Amino acid sequence: MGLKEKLEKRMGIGIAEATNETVYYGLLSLVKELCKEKEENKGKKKIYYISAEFLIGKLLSNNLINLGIYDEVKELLRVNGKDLSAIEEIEPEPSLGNGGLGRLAACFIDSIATLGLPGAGIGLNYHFGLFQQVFRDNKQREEKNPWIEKESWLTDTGIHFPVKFADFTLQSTLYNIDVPGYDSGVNQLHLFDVDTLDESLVKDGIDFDQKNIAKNLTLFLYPDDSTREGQLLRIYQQYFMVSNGAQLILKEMDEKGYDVKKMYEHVVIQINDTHPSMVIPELIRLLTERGIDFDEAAAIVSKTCAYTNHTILAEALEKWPIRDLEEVVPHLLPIIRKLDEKVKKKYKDEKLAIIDKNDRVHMAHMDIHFGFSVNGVAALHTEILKKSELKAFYDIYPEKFNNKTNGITFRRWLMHCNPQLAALITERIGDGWKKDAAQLEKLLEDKDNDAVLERLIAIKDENKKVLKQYLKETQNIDIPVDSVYDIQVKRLHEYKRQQMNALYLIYKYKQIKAGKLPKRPITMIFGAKAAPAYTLAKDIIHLILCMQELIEKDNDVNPYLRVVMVENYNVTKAEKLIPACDISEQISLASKEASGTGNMKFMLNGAVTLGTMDGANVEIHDLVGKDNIFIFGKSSDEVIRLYDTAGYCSREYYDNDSLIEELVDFIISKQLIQIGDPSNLCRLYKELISKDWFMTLLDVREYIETKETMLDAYENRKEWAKKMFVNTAKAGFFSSDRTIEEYNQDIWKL
Ligand code: 26Q
Repeated sequence: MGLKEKLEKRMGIGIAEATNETVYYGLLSLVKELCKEKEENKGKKKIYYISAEFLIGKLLSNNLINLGIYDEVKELLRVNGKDLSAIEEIEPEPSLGNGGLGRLAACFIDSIATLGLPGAGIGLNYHFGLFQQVFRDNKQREEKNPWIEKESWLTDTGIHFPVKFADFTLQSTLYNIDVPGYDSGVNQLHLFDVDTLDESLVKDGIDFDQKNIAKNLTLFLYPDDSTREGQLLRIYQQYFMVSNGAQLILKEMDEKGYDVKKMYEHVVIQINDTHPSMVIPELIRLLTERGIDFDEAAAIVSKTCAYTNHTILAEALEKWPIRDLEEVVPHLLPIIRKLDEKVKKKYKDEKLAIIDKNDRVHMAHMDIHFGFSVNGVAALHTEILKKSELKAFYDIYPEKFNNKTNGITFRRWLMHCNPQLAALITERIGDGWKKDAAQLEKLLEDKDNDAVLERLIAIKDENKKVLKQYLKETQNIDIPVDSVYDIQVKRLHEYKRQQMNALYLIYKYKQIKAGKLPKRPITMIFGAKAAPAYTLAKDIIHLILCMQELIEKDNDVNPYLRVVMVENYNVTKAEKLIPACDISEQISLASKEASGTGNMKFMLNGAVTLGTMDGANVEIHDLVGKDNIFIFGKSSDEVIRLYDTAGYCSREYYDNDSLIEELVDFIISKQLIQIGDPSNLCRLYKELISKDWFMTLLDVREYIETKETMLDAYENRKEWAKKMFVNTAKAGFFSSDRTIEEYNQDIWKL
């Protein structure tokens, strides 16, 4: 039976007669069936990637591509009067992640499957995921984000495990999502859930009864943890995830007849940040229950677990109060205390302790002592971990530390989101790059080929038109296609410095008001969700939305400058924004962005980076060379020194630079106060001049100057096209296939 017959049989109707919805559900069921028919990736040793987040995005097109039937299906639909992109619209996007860390996990499971490695993801099946963002009165409001329908990518496995908490036991249910590799076998993403969940607990917004664990455990990703109850719920979630994961791993070992004492020969567990760290004591507990003595169990687990660090921000490194763990998982405490005693016996340095003198458990410390590998996610980040943040650990375990620069899957972030560019590349260098991204470098032979450069510009212009249309339809904003598209999309955080970009916006607005017009219109696009309890992040969103309204209403300015704050930025929106971007904003305070992965996606799609020497920007810079990237700002060493010496005082920059003063003052100007909420704007203003923990004012002047230089450079269309081209050609290094090959070679050894 051909695809057409298979699909029509499922739908019970011809493709031409079916609605888009019927076609979508028909394809969903067909693709699931095709995945079942594919071979599972098998081997002697298996990698389990445990993560609180898997930001997988929509799966239909991705799976069609990986199964090798995308073109066939698209054509089949087309001849029957159906448009695959319209059908994609029907699929809800699962929002099982926040940002970089979750999207990385999704790229990794794609690459693990593509490389044919036996592996699985382990996580939770959040019904409402991360909140959905809506804007009202120029402010972010949070709503639930349901994505699980009667028919979905989830398959109920019928597998259940008991998970013991202090006062009760919860029964889990395991759901699987197929992860077909590109031209390869299939792996599974395992998502655990509770049958007793009660979605009706959520009434308005995202509020719910945080106490009723059996009913609320998998409602949301990162429920508000500004309260103790919220923090306890996070512990419940984390333990539920790892206890299920550990039980599943042991079950699979038993089924294959493996000796648990040799677990490390058959299993490697990659701990994605500290959220799954309790897997270490949990596994030790389960092994001792099987009669293995404590020291041996600890040794086995240590040879099985590897830890990835994604941040140097102290506030993001999890430290759980003992009394909270005691309340939720008292049976883990004796184990954690014993591990801590082992450490304290050997090392007197307080910085190395698992339990500190304030009775808090440092999850990362447990990972480092009782795992065999610690990796950072970009070269600079790993160096900073070794030299400062985790220096005490590096001194005692130098052999454990290694770098694995992040990557992205080119299936989603080029083949799917930018098919025209993918086709041009294939036309020039053949399609070997799809399995071996390093081959993109072959493109450089065409660097001076005017005809190719012109086509590159034409593709970018086409993508810009599509985005313009999309923004018109979704947010009713008209942006000029002949403008420069300058885009900053990522989670909202002070260290990422969206506020600095907003100060540029104010700068440009005032310039235009003063009659200094840009050579061509500029469209500044932002997209960002702020954590619900992160007040200042919300104030920054408010500022940007107020600027959007101000400029929208000002006919002197809006022909030259537009602002769009994209509502509910997610994977699907990223796929539309990234191919249309000219200027990629990667402007974090140096030393603070562990890697960034958006920077790689933009580069691959021919955007030019405006960035600081931070995270993977450093590696992008080294690859493309200084002529093909725009770098500004203080170096990570300088920034680290400023923190160490408390040498930064934002007030001095405000007092001594009249431009900075003028821009910051505008936040509380009459114009903005009329549009916005004075309390939010004043709070942000005060923060910038009195604290500015992430040093916006330190770099803002050089940022503005560099952006102006960049806008000038854009006017030389041919030279700019070369920059675009070099960026795409040099992006091969950032394929997650390369990253996963390195993980496998150095850490997993499958
Ligand atoms: C911690 C404690 C309590 C509540 C929440 C958290 C928490 C939640 C999410 C801490 C961290 C995260 C997410 C971090 C993250 O996404 N980090 C990003 O990881 C990317 C992949 O490695 C990097 O590219 C980014 O630089 C890094 O910011």
